[in-house]
Amino acid sequence: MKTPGPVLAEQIRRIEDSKLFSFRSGQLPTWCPGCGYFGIHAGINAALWQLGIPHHKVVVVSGIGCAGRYPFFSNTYGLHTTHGRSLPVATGVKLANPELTVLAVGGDGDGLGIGGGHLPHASRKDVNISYVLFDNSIYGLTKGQPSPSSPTGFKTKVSPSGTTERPLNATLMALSYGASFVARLFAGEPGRIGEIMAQGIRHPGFSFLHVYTSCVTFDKEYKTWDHLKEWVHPIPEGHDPSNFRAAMNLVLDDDFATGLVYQRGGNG
Ligand SMILES: Cc1ncc(C[n+]2csc(CCOP(=O)(O)OP(=O)(O)O)c2C)c(N)n1
Ligand code: SF4
Repeated sequence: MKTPGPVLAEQIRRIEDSKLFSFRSGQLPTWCPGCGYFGIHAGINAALWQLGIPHHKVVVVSGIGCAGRYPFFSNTYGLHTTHGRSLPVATGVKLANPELTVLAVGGDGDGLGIGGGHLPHASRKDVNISYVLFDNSIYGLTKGQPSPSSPTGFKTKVSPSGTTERPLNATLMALSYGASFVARLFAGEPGRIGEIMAQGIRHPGFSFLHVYTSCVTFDKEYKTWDHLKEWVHPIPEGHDPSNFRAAMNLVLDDDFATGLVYQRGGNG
């Protein structure tokens, strides 16, 4: 590899010294090269950097899975809990110390499968935490089984003829459960994740960020990442995120519009 010249080397050093990079822990992510999770990591770091929250005032809570490893890669406090349990633990952390910025993170298997019973209650209680769902439509850590959000016909080594079930729609679920801040995003757009995540953290209630991503290692058949790159597009201008019915209609009509879907006051 070519060694960078002195100007580029200085630029790299300044970027690496910046607060943005200070939210990365010393442990390099163990995710596979090309995994969409790197984009989500960059987006979350950008949000924390933009808001200038001190590291010791942030707690990231995860369940189990590739996404569940997130706290190890974040230079904040962190809890790696049991499968599907990030939301109740994050809620407890926030109640114990409301001054903390509390993020729950995890995969679709973690949040919609084994932990599926927690999203309704975190949403309707409108606890002031942010939940980032890393939705790659597959169980990554356990090597590629279909998940509750896999599209019908999803082929994996354990579903060689394609799944027959209908997928869960996490954005629609959070909206209908009463979350006061709902956004849908794409891992290939970390800047957008950072911007909307910062709004979600500032929002005085439960903010739900549904991030479409993909498992480049085990999703060989359906190739979700390639589809996403083609299908994802911004929510049409003129959408009023304070209008619940408009938000429901948007989500019912369009699976791939990304941006801020809905926001109302929040309970704090
Ligand atoms: C109680 C329990 N059941 C099952 C498992 C096995 N397990 C570990 S990770 C995982 C699925 C993870 O998938 P997902 O949440 O989508 O996250 P990803 O790995 O794709 O990030 C499963 C089933 C476990 N660790 N604990
Ligand atoms: S197995 Fe899939 S989800 Fe897990 S790190 Fe690798 S690419 Fe990402």
